[in-house]
Order: sequence, then C-alpha cells, then structure tokens
Amino acid sequence: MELTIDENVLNAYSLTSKNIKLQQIGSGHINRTYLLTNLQNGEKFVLQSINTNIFPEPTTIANNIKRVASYLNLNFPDYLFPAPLKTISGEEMAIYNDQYWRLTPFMENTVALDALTSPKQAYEAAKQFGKLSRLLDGFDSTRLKPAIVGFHDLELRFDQFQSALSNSKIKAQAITEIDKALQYKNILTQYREFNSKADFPDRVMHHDTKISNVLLDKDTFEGVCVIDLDTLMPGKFISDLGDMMRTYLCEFSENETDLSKIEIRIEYFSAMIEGYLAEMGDILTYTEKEMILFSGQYIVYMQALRFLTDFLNGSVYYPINYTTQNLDRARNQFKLLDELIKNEQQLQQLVDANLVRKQL
Ligand code: GN1
Ligand code: MG
Repeated sequence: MELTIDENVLNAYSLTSKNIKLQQIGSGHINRTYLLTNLQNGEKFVLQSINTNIFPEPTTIANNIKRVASYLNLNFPDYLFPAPLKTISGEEMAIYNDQYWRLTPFMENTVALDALTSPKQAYEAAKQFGKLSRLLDGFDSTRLKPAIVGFHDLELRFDQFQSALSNSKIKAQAITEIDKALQYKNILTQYREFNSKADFPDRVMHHDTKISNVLLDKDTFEGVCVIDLDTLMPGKFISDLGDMMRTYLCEFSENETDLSKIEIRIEYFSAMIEGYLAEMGDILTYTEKEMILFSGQYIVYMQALRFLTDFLNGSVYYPINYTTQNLDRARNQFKLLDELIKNEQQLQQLVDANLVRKQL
C-alpha cells in the first residue's frame, strides 16, 4: 500500500508530497512513525502521529517537552535534546482531522537498535538515560503533567488486573499466570513501603527506556541522545532503570515464546549499572540506592501484569499477531522475573561493588 500523509500536515512544515520521500520506521506498539526525506536538499525528518487512544491529550505531551527543552537550553545549551520542530505558524504540533502530528529533525550518523548485541551498548544507553535524569535533577517535576495518569503506578496496575480478572470470560486459559501474579504480590507490598519513605523523590523520568529509544553513533556505538519523549513526565527513578533491566538483560524480547531462552546476561547488567551510576551515582538518595535491584523486579512485574490484564480484557491495548500473544508475553515476563529473583544475590553484589568503587 502506498504511504500518504495529509498534504496539510506536510504544508504545516513547508513541505509537500511532491518534494519528499516517505518510509515507515519504528517498532513501537503505540505511535506511527515515518522517515521523511526532503528530495530537494536531502534533509531528513521523523514524522510521527500520536495515538490519541493511548495519549488522550497530546497537548500535555507537547507542553511537557517544551518546558523541559527550554530548561535544558538555558542550563545545558550543549545537550542534545530532540524536541519537535515548530510548524510554520509557530505551533508545537500540526493538527488535522483530529490527528496530531509532530516533526523532529533526523539525527544523521546515528542508529536506533532493536536489540543489544554488546555490554558496551548497555553502558552507553544507560548513561544517556542517566544523564537526562541528572540534568533534570534541578527541574521542578511538578511543572509537568502526566501524559498518562498512573502510568507506572503499580497499585493502579494491580487494581486494573483485579478488575480484569473479575470480569474476564477467558481466565481459565490464564490460570498459571494469574497464580504467578498473585504469588509475586509481595512486590506490590515492597513498592508501598518504598513509597512511604521521605527520600524517594519524584523526578522527571523518560518512562520508556528500551534500546530503540536511544540513538547511538553508527560507527562507535557511543550514546548520542535519547528519543521518544511522550512519557517524559513526573515519576520515580525506578521506572527508567527498571525498564532497562527489563529490556536489556535478556537476549530475547517480550515476544519470545521459548521460555528456555529467557535468561539474564550478567555482563550486560554490570555494564548497565556502571553507565547509569556514572551519571546518577551522586544524585540518587539512600533509599533510591537501596532500590536499584528492586527497580527491575517492579517494572518486569508491572509489565507482566499489564500484558496479562490486556489478555483478560480481550487484547484491547497491545496489538497482537495471534489471540494468545499477550498471555505469552505475560508468561515471558514472569519467566524474566523468576530469573531476576534467582540471580538476586549475584546482581546485588555487582550493584554494591559498583557503589563502593564510586564510594557512594
Ligand atoms: C509500549 O509502544 P512502545 O513499545 O514504545 C508501552 C510501554 C510498554 C511497552 C511494552 C504508552 O511502549 O509502557 O513497556 O509497550 N507504552 C505505553 O512493549 O503504554
Ligand atoms: Mg514509546
């Protein structure tokens, strides 16, 4: 099928369909993303339409990004922060037929990986996400609004799981996973305890730290910048570090159905922690440092719950290729959680060694 974009959208950025080449890129579940090349001067852009089923208020996202961008420009002018370009009439987005579009410059000589193939990539990516948090340490996170309310609130995710459970007609297919979800409920208890501590601050978090959301230099694989700023909003540090553990440590993704392949790569963990603490080591509070390992357990558990909940609801949120895919994804995430817990001691030793080395 030939790709076309509403001419008005292109015109808003002084482009026309005649002078551009369009390719669909990206592998996320949520937004549609295109690479757009200006055939007249070779300039490249990333054009994205925001999925308003998921993000009901795109203006919130645009405002959040704008506030953070101006803070960073003022305080850290050399930092590369890929905020969207304004339209020719000075708007943050091009809005046509209730669709919200934004255009971002494409970063030349960079790659976004779908999967990690070396610990150095884990180090670089973790350093980039850590750096963003470090630079925003002095930014008052209450100036931002949640793009999705309760996005990483485990309490809410557990409640959503419970209501899906009581309404679902297909729960018989998911008995084992439902059991797992209940067995691991102590993670929710720990989450509550941590949340009651005074030194567990709200920060500006990225909330989607998968490897394809960081651009690396295509030759050296050094980190260049982070992308996908939709969920840049107030949150807790465990979101970013935890989602890196969820997506960097296993060689295979959440879509892998052969569970014997779901294992943790210890050297990636080590590199990731080193990269993250190189930026955030001096900033994390005592309680946050205590939560480093917990961050992975929390995010993996929450993702397992989210996939399971969606399966029970008839897969209305995460797109699927076959009917039980979200159940398989939940199964995959529970296996990853088993592995994280099985290796807990060794992983904690690595965290401790890193903290001691840095004398934190
Ligand atoms: C969604 O679309 P993508 O892959 O960037 C989801 C994340 C999940 C992820 C699981 C807004 O992100 O929270 O971790 O799928 N984003 C939203 O693959 O729900
Ligand atoms: Mg995303």
